[in-house]
Amino acid sequence: MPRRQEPRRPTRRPPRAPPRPSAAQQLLEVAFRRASLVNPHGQSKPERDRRRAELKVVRAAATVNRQLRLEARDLRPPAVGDFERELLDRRFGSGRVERSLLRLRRAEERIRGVAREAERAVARASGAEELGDLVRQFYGRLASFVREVEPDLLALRAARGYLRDRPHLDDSSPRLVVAGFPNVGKSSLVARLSSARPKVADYPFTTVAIAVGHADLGFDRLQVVDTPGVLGRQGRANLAEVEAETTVRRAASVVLFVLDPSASSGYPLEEQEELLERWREEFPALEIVPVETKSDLVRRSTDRLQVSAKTGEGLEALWAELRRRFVPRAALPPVQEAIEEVPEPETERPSAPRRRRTGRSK
Ligand SMILES: Nc1nc2c(ncn2[C@@H]2O[C@H](COP(=O)(O)OP(=O)(O)O)[C@@H](O)[C@H]2O)c(=O)[nH]1
Ligand SMILES: [Mg+2]
Repeated sequence: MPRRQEPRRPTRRPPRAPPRPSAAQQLLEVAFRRASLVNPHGQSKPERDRRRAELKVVRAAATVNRQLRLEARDLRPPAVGDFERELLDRRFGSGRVERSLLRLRRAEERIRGVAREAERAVARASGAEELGDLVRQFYGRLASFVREVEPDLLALRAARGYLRDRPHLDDSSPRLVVAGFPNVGKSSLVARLSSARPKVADYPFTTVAIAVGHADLGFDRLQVVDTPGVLGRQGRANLAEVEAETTVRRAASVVLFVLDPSASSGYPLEEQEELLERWREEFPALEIVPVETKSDLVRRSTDRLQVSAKTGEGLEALWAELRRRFVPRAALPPVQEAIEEVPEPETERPSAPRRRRTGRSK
């Protein structure tokens, strides 16, 4: 049965509501309402009429521009760094958010231009009728500029909502990104390792967005990032998988790659190993620590770390390995200082000191 459209009521938008198609209309209504409240001073009626027209133009333009700037908030640096930018690119299309920000800025400039024009015309106008026409004409142009950027307003609101649902990762402390196939026990392990309490369930894609918890490394605070499962299907990844892979690539100091040899996840170990190998080939600079989990169900003879999030076995050894991976980084002096300390040799150019990379365990 077709639903009849409810009459529009001036409700307050809940913070995470999906964007509504009336974004431009709402914005204009606010601007026109504020403009209608101007209170001109003046000796005579003609003077007050002219002043009223001028104030309406100025206030309507200023209100719209202020709103347009608000729509862009939190979507420019430093709120959005390289990692967030890439998440947005992968989620909404490359450059989509940037282009919308640019169009909003352009609309703002054009609105300032036509407002100045309208003010000049108001100064020259004679009579209430002509003033009324000028204001109406200006409102019309204002409305068409705003309607033109409606798709951008919606795109930016969606982008803001998306970022609001994700934790902000701190660049100044290390990040352990926990990744792997769906259902292998990533969230259970994150809960064991950190303050995070992610949802754990016996079906794939319980985790649809990244989440962060914290752990104390003794010398630093470790951010432990839970990610959605990845199936490693090249070119056919869903949005959650894309988010996980972007986080692995762009945000990880170290990746904890969780493998489930027990088959209880529903994914064969060989497929999981293939993804691990592919990531190692594709991202050679990434430090990846593989860990087999659910060791309460299956114990294999392997050199790899084996843990159980259920019983807690193996967690001590895992922590020892993680500390080994993170301590050397923290103990290193900042790169710039280290460079300055290196005396310049006569022939060879000094190379920047490399951060210590520990060997990969198989
Ligand atoms: N027996 C056992 N089950 C586990 C272990 N870790 C996780 N599970 C179970 O495996 C399922 C998936 O766990 P979850 O942490 O949500 O996996 P994720 O999808 O990789 O985040 C849940 O039913 C968990 O209870 C473990 O160490 N031992
Ligand atoms: Mg999970």
